[in-house]
Amino acid sequence: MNSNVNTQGGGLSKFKGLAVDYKISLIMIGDSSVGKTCFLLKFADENSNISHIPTIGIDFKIKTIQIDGKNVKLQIWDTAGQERYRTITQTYFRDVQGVIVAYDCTSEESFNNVRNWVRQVEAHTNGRENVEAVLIGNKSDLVDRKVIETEQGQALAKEFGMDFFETSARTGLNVQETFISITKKIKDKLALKEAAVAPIPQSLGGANGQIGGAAQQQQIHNNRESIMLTGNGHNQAKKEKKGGCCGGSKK
Ligand SMILES: Nc1nc2c(ncn2[C@@H]2O[C@H](COP(=O)(O)OP(=O)(O)O)[C@@H](O)[C@H]2O)c(=O)[nH]1
Ligand SMILES: [Mg+2]
Repeated sequence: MNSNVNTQGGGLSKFKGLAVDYKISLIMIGDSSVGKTCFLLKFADENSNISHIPTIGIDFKIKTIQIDGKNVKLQIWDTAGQERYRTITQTYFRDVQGVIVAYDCTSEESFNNVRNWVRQVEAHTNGRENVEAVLIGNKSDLVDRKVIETEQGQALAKEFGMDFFETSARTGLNVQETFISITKKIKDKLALKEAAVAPIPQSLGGANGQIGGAAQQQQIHNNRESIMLTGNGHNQAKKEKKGGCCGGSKK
């Protein structure tokens, strides 16, 4: 799709040893069974394990991609079943910069519930002030069972100021595109923020960027580091094999 984007290589291995320019956290939400976990696995690495944090009941996947020559490390959270209660708590939105809201093209109920999910996102992220969001209509491969027209999805996404993709975790349609689109938006926003506090040039009185420059750059770096829950993430995470996803086993 975009020649400046590289998502090949599955996980971190391809980028091992390379500096991570940005760390970004995303979360997948939507009704149970719309295909969130399959979608995430299709993107991350179909055959790999997903990590599980039992204390807060959430799964996550890490994948590093390259956008515009920058290495972007994505941490993608996936609700571990609690979405069946149709409510998720503040915990899940901690440090999240992007939300992927999913419905199932073959389920009107899941589509009608998108509003509820978006409301929850807004409630937990200060009106989505600093959070990008994208709407996906998944299972688009089930053409004969499709009950939500493409235009309905588009209209709803527009109403909420979100991008929209019809996707299939089974065929892979628009899976990469969805992640790349939301990640690029967040990355560009972070880059703009950095530029806004760039070092003051010496010609304008800055001493090698020390006045208002280096200190702020360090602060940005620290903020970036704190974005990720790496400490309580990978180390405490329990590896859990998710079988049957998109492999034919139905829930
Ligand atoms: N045909 C089709 N089935 C899918 C797709 N995505 C998920 N599924 C199936 O839908 C069921 C629920 O998927 P899952 O990822 O567990 O949904 P979640 O509860 O939202 O995480 C599983 O049986 C998947 O195989 C898709 O894009 N197309
Ligand atoms: Mg799931």
